[in-house]
Order: sequence, then C-alpha cells, then structure tokens
Amino acid sequence: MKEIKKVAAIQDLSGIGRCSLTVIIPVLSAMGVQVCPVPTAVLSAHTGYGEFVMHDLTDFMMPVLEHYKKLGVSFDCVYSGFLASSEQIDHCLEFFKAFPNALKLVDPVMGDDGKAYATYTDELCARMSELVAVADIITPNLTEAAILLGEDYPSEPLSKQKAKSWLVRLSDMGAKIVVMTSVPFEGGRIATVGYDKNSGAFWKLNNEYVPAQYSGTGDMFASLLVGGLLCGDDLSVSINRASQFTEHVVRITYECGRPWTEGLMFESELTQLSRPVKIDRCKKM
Ligand code: PXL
Repeated sequence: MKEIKKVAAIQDLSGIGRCSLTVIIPVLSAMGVQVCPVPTAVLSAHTGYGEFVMHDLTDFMMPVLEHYKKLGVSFDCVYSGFLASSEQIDHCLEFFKAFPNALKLVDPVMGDDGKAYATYTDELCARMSELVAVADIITPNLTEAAILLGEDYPSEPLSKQKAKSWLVRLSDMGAKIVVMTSVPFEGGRIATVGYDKNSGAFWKLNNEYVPAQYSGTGDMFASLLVGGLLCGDDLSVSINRASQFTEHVVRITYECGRPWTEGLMFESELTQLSRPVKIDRCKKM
C-alpha cells in the first residue's frame, strides 16, 4: 500500500490573496502529501490588503491537539507559519512536543522588505526564536533572518562570507537545516541559500530576476521544500525544485500583470510538480 505522508500545518486561512493554507494545501497535495490544517486565524484577506477582518483562533489550537492525541494520529511533519498571538508560540511548542518523531519545519513568518506584518507584535517576534530553537528546518526570508539575529535589515547586498555567517548563526539557534530566501548578493543577484549543519554543506541558487514580489511566495517555497524532503529528496534537490517551480509561477503571474496582493497564479501549473526536476542550479557555496 502506498504510504501518504501527513503534515500538520499550523497556519492561517486567508480568503483573498493566496498565502499560507491556500498555497500550502494545493502544493503539498499535488506532491502527494496530505495536509491537516491547524488554523491559527481566519482572515477575509491577508494583512497586505491593509484592511481586513481577522478571527484569532488561539483558543482553538489546544482542543485540536487534545483531539488528535485522543485519536492517536501521528504526523510525518509539523509545519508552523503565520501566527496570530504570542500564546500561539506555546501552542506550537506543544504540537512539536506531542509528535517527537515528526520533522519540525518552522517558517518564522514575521515580515518582509525589512518590516514586520501589521498583526505581528514585538513580543510575538521576540518569541519566534523559541520555535526556531526546537526546529529541524527553518526558512526565514532576509527580514525574518535579521529579526531573529537581532540585526538591522541589511541596507547593502550581502557578501558570500556574510551570508554563510548568518546561516551558521541561525543554525546555532537550533535548526539543523537553514534555508534563507530573497537574499540580495553583491553583483545584483537575488539568491536562495541553504546550510546543512550535519554535512557542513552550504548551498546557493541564483534566482531569476523578476521586478515584482507576490504575497505567499515564501509559503510556496517552504511547502515545496518540505514536500521534496518528505518525498525523500536531499536538500539541494529540494531547493532546486522549490526554486524552479516558484520562479515559474512568479514569471507567469508577472506576465499576467496581476497585483502583488493576489498572490501567485499557480493553479494551472500544479500538474508540473509531478515531473522530474530538469536542471541542477543549486550549487555548493
Ligand atoms: O505569506 C505570509 C502571510 C501569511 N498569512 C497572512 C499574511 C502574510 C503576509 O502578509 O498577511 C495572513
């Protein structure tokens, strides 16, 4: 019998503007992985719309966990992302503790372009390091990496040496694998970089330049990355696949000229996820 991997996704459900669960569920499903959503909040639209209604589900999370314990279900991965309150940090820690054999992915969702998201308090940002401490894998963007390290958002592109030092410092906070996205490098390139503490390997993939940024791109990348790892791909293959598909849908969205708030137009492209990765652009750094 074919085994289907199961992921508990602790994330918000936003009605408009593809992000979080509305990206993670279709992407992982297309990769043959089952998503079991643990909603942290329900929003009419993501916070990038400026105006939105949000229903915080902090009090819902522990009853969900108790029910799962009673059912005796197990997960292959527990994946945390957008949180609605600092108490939800404690609830995520309880989820990680309850499923010790699950791969722990912490996407430390906090902000972008050097700014925290509208609903993120200083306390919530400060406490994100508690999740990072117990994670196996973390996937911060540059803004989130800076917040976690207590650094200012870099005003200059990073040198290779500085990127490596940030990756090591982030992994020293707990996770064995760190993948940092949207890193501007000297020479004008944006890259995705990774570090595997066990092997000591650093990875770098130069991203194709598109002059636009779309909501939910980080969620797309992180779910593709973990989908690859759960299906048995190694880190460099997973980074390669995640970047390649993300770039493809960014390009399509850009060509259609849609507003950034609507997110990535990935729906018609999901069938491509079952194809083998064509090129190996992820290189040792
Ligand atoms: O993609 C990150 C994200 C997730 N969820 C909500 C958001 C954002 C980023 O703006 O607002 C609700």
